[in-house]
This record gives sequence, C-alpha cells and structure tokens, in this order.
Amino acid sequence: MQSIFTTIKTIAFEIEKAIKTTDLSYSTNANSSGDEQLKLDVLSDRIIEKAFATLHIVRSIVSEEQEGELELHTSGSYTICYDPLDGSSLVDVNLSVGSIFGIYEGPLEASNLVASAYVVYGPRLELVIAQKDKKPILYRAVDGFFEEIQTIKLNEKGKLNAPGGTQKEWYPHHKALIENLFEQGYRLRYSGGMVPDLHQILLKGGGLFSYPGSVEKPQGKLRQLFEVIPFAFIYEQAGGQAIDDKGKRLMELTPAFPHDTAPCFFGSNFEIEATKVAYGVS
Ligand code: P6P
Repeated sequence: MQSIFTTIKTIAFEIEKAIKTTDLSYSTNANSSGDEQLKLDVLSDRIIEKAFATLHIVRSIVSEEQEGELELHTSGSYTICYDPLDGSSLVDVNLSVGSIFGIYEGPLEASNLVASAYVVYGPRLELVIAQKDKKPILYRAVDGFFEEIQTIKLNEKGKLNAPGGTQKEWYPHHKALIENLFEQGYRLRYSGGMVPDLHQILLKGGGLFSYPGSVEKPQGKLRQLFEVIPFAFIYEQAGGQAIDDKGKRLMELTPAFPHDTAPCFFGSNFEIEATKVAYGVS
C-alpha cells in the first residue's frame, strides 16, 4: 500500500500547482451529483486518474466527479474512492481546499476500508494518512518532500464547533445541540470546506463537525464513499468518534450507490456523546 501513499504525495504536488495556475472558470459539464464542474475539478480528477493508472495494485477507482467505477488493473487488490478537489468553489476566494482518498479492499462499504488519506491545499501543503491499528500521521511539504510532523490524537473534549448545513433547515433538536455547545463557550470554526474544517478540529485537539440531515435533505449532503467514511476512519483512529443521526458508527455504512450521502457527526468523545443525547440515541 506504500506505493499508493507515495502516489498521493505526487498527486498533492501536481494539484497544488494546478490550483495556482488553472483558470477558475466552469467547464461545460456537471458531475454525477449535478454539481457544476470547474475546469480545475476536471483537471484534478485527470491528475489522480493518470497517477493511479500506473499502479497495478489498484483494481479500480471511483471519483466523486464521475458516474461509475473505472477499472484499471484486474490483478489489483484495492479500489480507491476519492474526491479530487473538495470545496473547489472556495479557491476563487483563496480559502483552503482538499483532496480525500478512501482505500477499499473488497466491496465498497465502510468495513472494507483499509486506509484513508487527505491533502490540505492551504498556506502549507499538508497530508494526513490513517491506517488500521495506527494513529493518523500528519506530513508537511518542505522543499518538495513530505516530512512526518506528528501523530494525531483527539482530546476527550474539545473547543471547536463546525456546524454545517443550512441553519433554517436544521431540525429543532439539532439546533438545540449546536446552540448548547456555543453556550458552553465553543468557538465557531466553519469555512465551508470539509477538509480544512475537519483538519482544524483534529489538530486543535477536538470539538464537533456536523453536517446533519434535514426535512429538505434527510440524508444530508456529504458523500459516504469519498468523504464521510474516509474521515470517519481518521477520527476513530485519532481516538474520537464518527456517527450518523441514528447514533450508528459511520464505519458501519454500506452505501447502496456510489454517490450516496449520509448525515454525519465527527468529533471528540464528549461532543459525540452530547450529539447522541440530543438525537435521542444515547
Ligand atoms: P454547506 C463543499 O462543497 C462541501 O461538499 C464540503 O466540503 C463542505 O463541508 C460542505 O460542502 C459545505 O456545505 O451547505 O455548509 O455550504
């Protein structure tokens, strides 16, 4: 699997360069979720597809930006599900964005995730890799190479609150949960980019990131295979929890379709237990 991580490091440098040089206009098509695609989305997707095509251990890839599964090598063991440039619409206001990778061995469901990684394109280029039975590791690009910086561990209780979604659509019990955290003194930290928002909570000791369901969108917005499950794995490996609105571990998700979404809560134990109480699933 090391060759996959090495390839992700190469991808990170190439996409970082693309972010700095590609025009930010929209392409003429939309992705399978109906989102308009920036030319940068399409280019980032191509960079990743080309890179993984060189690895014979990669059986297939599934991109958030494309409809189906792309077979690469029938002898390969791993399927990589990825969001090539999550939050790309934030690039034109110079906010951080990221790439997210879920590495699966077998049918595409959370129990078959064997590793995950994400890249943060921000003031510094950073990478987090999580593998089974290991704490996630933070790497930072220095002079063209990724240096290992630290392992990541969440505190039992944090200070940050990242409440996603459209507030006027929140269920009353979700609104009460979020407001109660703020009444306890939690700091609002939400940029609209899942990768930097979750990265900040991981590195600043903890808190809660939530993207709930609503009447309008009962299954929320964030995609299970490309976004939710890879981060759920990282949060659990860091000593936190990741659950849905029924209190079920996101690492038990079995998506019916590649682009299925799920309400999701990622955080330190204290905040996740508070979420379970608010949702009546404790
Ligand atoms: P909202 C970006 O488009 C994204 O998919 C995630 O990166 C982010 O967490 C979420 O959408 C933001 O959505 O509805 O809060 O603007």
